[in-house]
Amino acid sequence: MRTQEHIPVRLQDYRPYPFSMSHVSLVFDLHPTRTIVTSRLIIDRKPHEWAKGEALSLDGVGLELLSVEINGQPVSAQDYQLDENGLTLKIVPDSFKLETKVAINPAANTALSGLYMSAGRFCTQCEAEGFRHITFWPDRPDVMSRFHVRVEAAESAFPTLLSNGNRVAIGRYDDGKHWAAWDDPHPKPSYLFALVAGCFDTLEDQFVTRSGKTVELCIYVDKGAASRAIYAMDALKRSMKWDEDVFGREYDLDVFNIVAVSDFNFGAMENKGLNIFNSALLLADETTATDADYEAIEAVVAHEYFHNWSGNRVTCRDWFQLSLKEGFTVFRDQEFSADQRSRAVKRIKDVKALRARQFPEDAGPLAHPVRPKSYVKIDNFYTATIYEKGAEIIRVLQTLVGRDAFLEGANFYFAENDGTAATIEDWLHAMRSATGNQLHGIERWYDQAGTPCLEAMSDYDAANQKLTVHFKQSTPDTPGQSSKSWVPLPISMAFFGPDGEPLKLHLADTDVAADDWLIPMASTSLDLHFDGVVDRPVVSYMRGFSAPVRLITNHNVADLALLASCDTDPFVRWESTQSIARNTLLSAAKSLQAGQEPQVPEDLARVFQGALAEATRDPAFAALLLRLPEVSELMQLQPLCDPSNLLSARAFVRSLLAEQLDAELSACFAIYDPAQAFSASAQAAGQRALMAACLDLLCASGTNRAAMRAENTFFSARNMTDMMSALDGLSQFGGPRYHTALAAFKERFSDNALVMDKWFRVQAMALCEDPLATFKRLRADPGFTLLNPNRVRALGGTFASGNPTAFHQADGAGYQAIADLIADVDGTNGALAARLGTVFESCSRVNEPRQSLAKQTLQALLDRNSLSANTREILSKIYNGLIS
Ligand code: B3K
Ligand code: ZN
Repeated sequence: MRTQEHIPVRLQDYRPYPFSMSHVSLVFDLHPTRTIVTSRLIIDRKPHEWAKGEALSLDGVGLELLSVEINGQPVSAQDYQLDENGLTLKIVPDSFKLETKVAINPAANTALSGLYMSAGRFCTQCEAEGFRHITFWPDRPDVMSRFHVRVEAAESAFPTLLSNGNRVAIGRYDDGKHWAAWDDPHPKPSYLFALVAGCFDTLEDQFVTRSGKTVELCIYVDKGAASRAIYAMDALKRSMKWDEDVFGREYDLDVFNIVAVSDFNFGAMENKGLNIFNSALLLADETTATDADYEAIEAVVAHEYFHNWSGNRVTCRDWFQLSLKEGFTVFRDQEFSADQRSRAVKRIKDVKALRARQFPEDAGPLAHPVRPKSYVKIDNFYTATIYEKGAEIIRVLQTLVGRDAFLEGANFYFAENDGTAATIEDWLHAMRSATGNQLHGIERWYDQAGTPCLEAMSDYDAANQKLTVHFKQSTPDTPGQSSKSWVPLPISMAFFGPDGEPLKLHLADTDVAADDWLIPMASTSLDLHFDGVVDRPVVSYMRGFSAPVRLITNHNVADLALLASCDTDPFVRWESTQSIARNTLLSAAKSLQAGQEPQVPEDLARVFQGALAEATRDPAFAALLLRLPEVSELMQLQPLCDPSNLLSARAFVRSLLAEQLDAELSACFAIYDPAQAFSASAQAAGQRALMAACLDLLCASGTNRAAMRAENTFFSARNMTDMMSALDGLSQFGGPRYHTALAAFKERFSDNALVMDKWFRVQAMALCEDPLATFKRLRADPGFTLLNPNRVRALGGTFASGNPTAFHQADGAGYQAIADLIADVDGTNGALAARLGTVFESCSRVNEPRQSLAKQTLQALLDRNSLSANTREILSKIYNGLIS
């Protein structure tokens, strides 16, 4: 295997840049295959001893250098050094003007980083290191400049010319070209630069800030798609208002523009004043988008908008601090969504996502701290750990200091660091200063990888009416890190009596008595003693999921059932239901493995019955209760598992539940009226989610009646959510009904790429027929393309993570199919291929011969000399984590 590795960048090597670049003027003469970029920089050496005599090093990759001038004088080739990473001028004055002219080819840029073409339009993506593909520049977040940008292009093909900030001038040339000049008054790093040119329809609106300034809002979309941006526009205005109301943050430019593009490596980008979005996260109407799409659009529009403060006004000193902006901004968007919708449902969904994506990352070969110590390709570190675990740390902090103090601390952070490139220390310093809470040990959350495990054991002494609760925390070893220390854990808890009523308990040897407790655990172990406890209480731990830990308790099934039905905390109710389901599924899997028919106790059916009985009170919550843990979640609980065994157990338990609860499920399903007028509200979405959960379980019965229900739902559906729920249901059966529905779907939506992504996804996840053969058929479908990231993810990503039994097929053919796809994608887009490569992470949890086969498959991929540095970094880490 090739062993040559790229040299990692290390946090400990950080050094400030020796020059400041106060102003930059950029001129883009746009042409799809030969764009000329002229950059004029005002440069000053920093007035520090360490900056003396330093060379000027500028990043630049794939640029054709046309000229370099200093103070108007051409610099000859012997006075600079040009290599594949950039341009170095060894001797430069202390203050000077530098002009460079380069040529680039946007049409050939399939990596979608820098300036590229999407559907005939120019667009950019510069985070993290895309700007170096545009011009020579110190492409690092701590170099901030004021940008003036002039964009020139043929007017007929590119009538709209956009960049960051405010538009300050426009004009026309005689040769059919026109131009626009944009000025961004806020100094920013290059990763926030953006440029768009093309032909669009627009949706326009306004927002008046709390200080009375009118901001012009505009969303640029494909011709004919403006009505599908209405929801996003509404979400934008709600976000602007929310950030004023909750965090006291006001918008700071005259315009806020958003552009939707169809070829984009991730969800969206927060460029100053000119957000660029993957159209999948912007365009929605009831006939083309599901409720999950609406929810994601609301969250991502808010997230990118919130970055205007947490990321743009205060940016990151270096990429090791990425969670400073991402973790904080995810926290902010989670809070926004919680306020717009149901807080309890939002929290459960966030925890589900954390467990599905971040926990496995933290427990596998790709585990890394929220602030990593080194990286090869920073693009590989836009991970669930940086984002979602980062957000959980912010939440831990908020819980420790209290909501009001936290908001004060955030305000102080913005005020102290406005206009600067900050660090996680700056954030913690602001929090400590503003709240007076020393937050002892909080840094460990940033520096230690791995999910902490919290053991909580309660011990009731009936004779002495005493309850002791023992807590013990530990964080497992992760690649390259061992011997970890405790982290500060806010433990939120309450107690319930045998009748399900909340209990007020008295902490022994104190005068404290309460029914709700928040214990800040700042040690490896902790014992709490309560006295005067008349009946054995059931302890409700980690209410609201008060810290991102794996919790182990000594609850028995009766305790869990009591919490599932009586806890006043919706998270713990859901969690207790899930625990019963997990135990049931794992024990069924064990029986099946031993060749026995599983004996399934009735607890789960009873809990589901309870959920169905009160489902109409909160349909969205009930829908969550009725979903069993996925195979991928069960895989995390069983070391070296056979995914097909887990799938069989899940299928067995589902069909049993479908049989036992047929009457209740059918009644609940029948309440839903598919003909009711559509509303995108959380409440209406909850009703649809409940119908979908019932249909899903009914389909597990495998009966003809259930198949007909799914079929009728499909053909009578008036919105995309119902249509997809029905298609999911039909996919459990396969056969003519399913294929007729798929054909009708394709016929109706073949001209809408975003909807066709759903067509690919539902088939890539389907368990019916031969999933691997389906995957191969879809790869050969004329609608499949390697050049569109959404399509690659819809097929490849969905198959490998959403169809675990097919991906982990015992003969290794699933691994091979995904490896072939990764190799092909890597040829055009290394960052996308690397992201796809992370699906192999789950191979560290499967049994033989799977793990060896996965290792062989990865070895063959790593043997390819042409593999990108992105993909090599991910795959070699996974390879090294697999059993030999
Ligand atoms: N900041 C961008 C992500 C950029 C990813 C670069 N590899 C979107 C976001 O998190 O808001
Ligand atoms: Zn972000």
